[in-house]
Amino acid sequence: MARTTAPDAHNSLDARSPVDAHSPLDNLDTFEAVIAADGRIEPRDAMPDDYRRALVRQMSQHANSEIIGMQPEGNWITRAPSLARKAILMAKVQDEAGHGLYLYAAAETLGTSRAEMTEALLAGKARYSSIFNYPTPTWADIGAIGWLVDGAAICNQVPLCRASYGPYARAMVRICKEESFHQRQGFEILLTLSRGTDEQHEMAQQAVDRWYAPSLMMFGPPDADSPNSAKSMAWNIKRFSNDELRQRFIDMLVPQAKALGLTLPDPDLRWNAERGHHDHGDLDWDEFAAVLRGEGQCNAQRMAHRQAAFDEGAWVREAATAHAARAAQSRKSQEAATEESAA
Ligand code: BYC
Repeated sequence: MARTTAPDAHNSLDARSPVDAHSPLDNLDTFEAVIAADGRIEPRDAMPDDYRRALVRQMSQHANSEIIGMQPEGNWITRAPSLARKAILMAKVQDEAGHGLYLYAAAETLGTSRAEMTEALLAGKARYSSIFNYPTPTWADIGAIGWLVDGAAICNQVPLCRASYGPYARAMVRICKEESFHQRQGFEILLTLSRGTDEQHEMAQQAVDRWYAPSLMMFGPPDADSPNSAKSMAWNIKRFSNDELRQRFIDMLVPQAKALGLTLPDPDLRWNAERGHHDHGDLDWDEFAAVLRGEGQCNAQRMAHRQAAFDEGAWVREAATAHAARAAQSRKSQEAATEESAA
């Protein structure tokens, strides 16, 4: 193994990638040393099976969420209130598809194919975020998704840009930039409605009432009920606990809600000077558990739609595979011809 010392700070870690191409970590002791030094692990490195499994679980769920997450907003593309709003929403939904693709591609570097990950989702063996099982009955829900759902995603995902697995961390950098634009467009939709007619203001408030608690649940169960956190944090996949990120998000939302002229639906929400954070009410964790069991308002609809899209896309996958095989064959013939003429 060419590299015996672990990099000492994550800033230096991207410099590891070119080195890594020639000298992957070859044993688990060096893996531990790189993790201890807050270094990055790359695809060809030796890594514990549990670390690989934890990453495939989280990254595939994350990718599934991006793809399923296109549905609640896709529902409004044909009904957006202006051409400009329609164009922006289409671009946003396309961004989510792109995020899914980066994440499936990053997860594939761990040895699980995209087909396997999709199969697991469709068979109900892999999860996607609870948040996408709620309906979008009004245009204001699109604003609330942008402000709250993309806002929660940013809070959760910015620390993932420093996740120990290189391909995941690098995918997250671009995703976070796009999420940041998504959040602003959601905020702007809500601001326009909030400052509009009384009916529009009320529509914005009702959408915030619907999405606030589910967006807080996106961060996962309370720390005491989070079985995966300890290992994920020890391996520097997760940098903060579920409750820490939830608190950070609430603290961020309070001044933004004030600027919007909207109320966050939590009577227990108040500033606690001693803690330097907002206190907040309990969430309905029974509802969260029911959504995870597939009993949310839209679980069945989301999965049926995903299955139908997968089935309808079969001919595209077949055509792409046939095209790739033909391209590979023609490359081979060209190489053979070049070798022959050189001989
Ligand atoms: N929904 O031990 P825990 C987006 C599961 S998409 C469903 O705390 P962990 C967007 C969890 O998987 C952004 N399941 O888990 C797209 C575990 O079950 P398993 C989506 C959840 O992994 C389109 C069990 O509960 N973001 O932004 O340490 C349009 C115990 O949990 C949820 C990501 O995927 C949930 N909310 O922490 C707009 C971020 N929470 O797997 C926007 C990446 C927990 O043991 N993921 N569970 O059967 C993560 O950061 C972490 O996986 C979580 C959970 C914080 C979500």
